[in-house]
Amino acid sequence: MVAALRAVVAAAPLVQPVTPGGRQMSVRMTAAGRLGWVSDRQGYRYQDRHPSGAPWPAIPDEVLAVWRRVAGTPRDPDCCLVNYYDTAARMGLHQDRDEGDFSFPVVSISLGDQALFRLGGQSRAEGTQSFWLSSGDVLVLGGASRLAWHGIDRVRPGSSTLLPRGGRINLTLRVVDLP
Ligand SMILES: O=C(O)CCC(=O)C(=O)O
Ligand SMILES: [Mn+2]
Repeated sequence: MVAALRAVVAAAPLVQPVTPGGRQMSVRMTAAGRLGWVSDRQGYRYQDRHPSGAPWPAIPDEVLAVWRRVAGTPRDPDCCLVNYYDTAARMGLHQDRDEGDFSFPVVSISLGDQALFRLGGQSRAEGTQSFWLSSGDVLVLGGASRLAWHGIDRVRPGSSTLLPRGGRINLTLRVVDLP
């Protein structure tokens, strides 16, 4: 899977996005599939091209196979977001809600160093629990948890030998069906 992702990144290089508010995100991102999720001063959105103007590469078969096994729907995902966390990167608490149909799950695959995942409820006010995601872990946010708040508090350096330069890759697969 990592080899297939290297080909994705060669076709659609990682970018370090800025939030609509102008803050640099610490995670670097790219995507595969019909649509990719991007963020810049204009806002968060799905678009059919990498910021360079190139079309997104296809979602690798190895990745689709995981979705097909766990997503519980005959529908394939439109987007495979590829997040790369170096050991200082994190992702603030958020909901995945730029999609049009929340009846499809979000499937996430973790590769490389472990990350401390924080999971809350559907309302931001609910309490959160934290657990470590390890390389090879697959997390499904579906049903009542589809709109759960979640984020990455930190990455544990040196906790995996999968990626020669360390860090963590997270793949997030989603059906987009724009609202
Ligand atoms: O890195 C992770 O495990 C979560 C990523 C995430 O929540 C997202 O990209 O929306
Ligand atoms: Mn998310």
